[in-house]
Order: sequence, then structure tokens, then C-alpha cells
Amino acid sequence: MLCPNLFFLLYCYLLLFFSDVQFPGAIAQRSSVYLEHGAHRLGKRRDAAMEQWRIYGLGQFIHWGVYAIAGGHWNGKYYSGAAEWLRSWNEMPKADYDNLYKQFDAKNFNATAWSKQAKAMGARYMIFTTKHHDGFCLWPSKYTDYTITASPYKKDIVKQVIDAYSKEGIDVYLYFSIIDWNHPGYRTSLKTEAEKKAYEDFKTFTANQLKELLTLYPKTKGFWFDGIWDAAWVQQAGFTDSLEMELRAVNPGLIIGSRFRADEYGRRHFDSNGDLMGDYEQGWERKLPKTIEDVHGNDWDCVMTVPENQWGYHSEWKGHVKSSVELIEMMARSVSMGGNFVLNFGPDGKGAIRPEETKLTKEIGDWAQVNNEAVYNAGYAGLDKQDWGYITKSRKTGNYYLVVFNVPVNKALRLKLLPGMGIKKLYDLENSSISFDTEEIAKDAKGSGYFIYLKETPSQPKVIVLETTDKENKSAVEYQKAKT
Ligand code: JFZ
Repeated sequence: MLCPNLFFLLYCYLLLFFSDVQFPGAIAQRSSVYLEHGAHRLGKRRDAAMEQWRIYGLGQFIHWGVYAIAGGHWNGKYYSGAAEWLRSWNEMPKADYDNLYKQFDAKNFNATAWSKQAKAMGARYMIFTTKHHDGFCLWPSKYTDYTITASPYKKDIVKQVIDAYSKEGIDVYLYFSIIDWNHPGYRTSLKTEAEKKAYEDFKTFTANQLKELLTLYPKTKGFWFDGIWDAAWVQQAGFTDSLEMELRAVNPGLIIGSRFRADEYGRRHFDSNGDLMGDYEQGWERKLPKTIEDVHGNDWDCVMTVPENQWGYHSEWKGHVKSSVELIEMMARSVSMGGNFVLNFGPDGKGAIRPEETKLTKEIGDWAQVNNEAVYNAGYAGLDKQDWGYITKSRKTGNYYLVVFNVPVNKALRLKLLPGMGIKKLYDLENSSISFDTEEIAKDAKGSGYFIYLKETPSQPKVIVLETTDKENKSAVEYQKAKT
């Protein structure tokens, strides 16, 4: 018979196996296992840096590297998968890929132009790929020769991005892939002593690069880690735990999501007790939570591609390409459940943002210029979700924002308020002199139901501001407290 400990380990491995890609949410049944390398903290961070993170609303992700030169094509062959994974494609000669940097001469790269465009879209933070899985560094790392310095372009790209975005008031976070196909010590698993030895070099190299980034770029607000799922890395619970603490010591206030390290049972995102590891849940990738229950009261971000699945530049976008209205809806939906929405861009090999993305930044920006109150400094409202759209609540004024996407044929929007709450004011965010007729349609111990009558069906997502007679929505506050 298996002893209980083995059962527990088996349980953890099964969780590990099924959890990450499908649903990195908390385990259903909480346990209370002694952990040396589990979560560092229970509940949310309340310091100024994290409070700032919490109110961003919209972010920009940029995937840029030598893969952008190929754009999914090589020697007449075409790779329809994610462009930045080109090197892993069977038909792609590895030596050709590893020499692409010799062509990296980003003549059209202009960090100021990127940052101004991001600002016009309404982004309040950005995440930049310092190094993707291929290992090519966009900064002059002294720990490898495979960097921007060796390319014809030569100049430090990370520095230019950080300086330009910071100048626009946009906070910069560094994407860093632990997977490194270029480092001789990198392994996916450690089966032999020789592999273990090689991996020790890789661990030192990784730690050095991370400390180097923080030292070279003190304006960095945080890391957005990736490529941490290999068994070799998952088994380094003690090392990654101390490394995280070292990084935080270099840059107090540093923000690190849940995709960095595993506990000693190999659990990632949430440790074996179900507690979030890191400052926010980093598992919502190209998908959104369905309900507020899915996020367990945690901070979280959603990173999203415009086409189905392309992060780096691909010359052909296949499948459904999202419209600005869909993206605005995803942003409103994220904020209504307390998360940030981060939209990805893949500049081409010369550093130009593609025209389709430029068009979207303009459309999202036009909307945000009028309606940003609904998504900046806002979060979960504590009111019932309605079919017409999403409700957010200002973390500063307590005002509610009804972000309307689907107007019913009778143009009557349902709204449910909690007991003790009443409608004080209801007006169009774009033009506060426009108010709306309302009708109380139900009342019981759980609160009042209303119809809000629109005069016409808007052609763009419409925001209605609601001021209530009881601004302090106890339920939202209590909900968050209960979860932290
Ligand atoms: C990773 C990368 O492999 C990809 O190239 C891109 O950089 C993206 C942002 O991150 O891809 C992932 C990582 C994790 C999941 C899915 C795709 N996941 O947990 O579902």
C-alpha cells in the first residue's frame, strides 16, 4: 500500500500536470502542508507600487526579437505557428536561426514613436521582451555574446524602451524567458550528473542576468517571467525562492507575477496549500475569467494577442483578428473583475509597428480618451453582472460605470442594486448633461432591480456613470476582505 505521503505527492503531480495550461486557479480543497518554498505572503500587497499596478487598467505588451526578421517564413517555407517559436520548427535550420542576429538592423525602430503611440492608445504600463526563448538579449548583457551588441544595430534597445516609455509616464515591466535555447547549460530536464552540472552554470547565468537588468535599469517596475514550466526549473524550489528574494532586495517594490517559481512539490502559480505565489495571478493568457469567483479575490492580468496566436511579428495573421470593440470589451471585462488587460504588439524586423496594430491603437485610444474613467483606477463593483455589458467601480470616487456593449431591443438595461443603495445620479460619461429615465421594477430583501431606458442604441461601447445614495458598497469591500 502507498503511504499517505506518496499519495500527497501523486496528488501534487497530478495537479501540476493538469493545472497550468488548462486552469492555473487555486486548488479546490485547501490544505495546510508545511512548505519551505511556498507563498511568501497571504493576501494582497498594499504598498504604493502594487496599488499603482492595480489601477493601470490597460497595458501594452511588445514581443520583439530576431524572429521578427523571418516573420514566420524561411527559405520559401512557411510556419503558421507562433512566430517567436520559429527556431523550434523542424524545417528551420538551427544554424540559420542562430545567425539571424547578423541581420538585425532595426532601421525603423524609434522608441519614442512606440511610446507615444502606446500613450495615445491609453496604455499605462508596458511589458517588453528583453529575452525570449531563443536567448537573444536586446540589452548588452555581459554574461553572453548573443546580444544586441553583436548585431549591426548595436545600441541598447531595452534602455531606449525604458527611457522613452518612462518619459510618457508609462511604467515598464521586463518580460524574461527562463527557457534559453542559446545557453549551453540550459536543459529541460536533469537526468544525469553531467546535465545537473551544466544546469548549475545556467542557474548562475540566469541569476546574473536578472540582477544585471535591475542594476542597469533601476526604473524597472517588475518582471513578467515566462518559460518556467520545464521540469529542470520546477525542481529548483530552493534556488528560485532565494533568487526571488534577492531580486526584491535589489529593487524594493518590484512586482513579480505567479509565473516564476515552483514550491518543493512542483506546484506553480498556487502552492501546495492553494496560496498565490507572487504578487498577482499570471495565468490568464489569451483567455479571461468567466466570473469574479474564478479569480479568488486575487490581483491578475490578462495578456492578449490581436490575431489568434501570434506574439512576435508574423507576416500573415491567420484566423480571426480581433476588432477594437472586442478588445475594448475584453478590457472592460478584465477591469470589472479586478484585473489589468494587456494588449500585445509584434513590431516587424525593422522595428515598425504593423498598420493593423496602429489602426487599433487609434480606435482604442479614441474610446479611452472619452471613457478612461471606467477602466483607469477602477475595479470590481460588487453588483450582479448583466447581459448588456460590465460594471466597474472607481477605486477613488466610488462611482459606478456601466460599460454597455449589447443593448436589448427594448433599449432597457437591467440593473440590480444592493439593499440600502439607490440611484442618485445617472448620466452619460461623454456628456454629463444627458441623463436616463429609470424605473424600479423589483424590490426585495436582496435589493432593488431597475430598468434604465436608453433613447437610442449607441454605435460605440457606451459608458453610463452611476452615483448611488450609498457609495460605500459594503458587499464589494467585504468580498475582497474575505478573499485576502
Ligand atoms: C509563452 C511563450 O511561449 C509565447 O511565445 C509568448 O511569449 C507568451 C506570452 O508566453 O506562451 C505561453 C505560456 C503559458 C501559457 C500559454 C502560452 N499558459 O500557461 O497557458
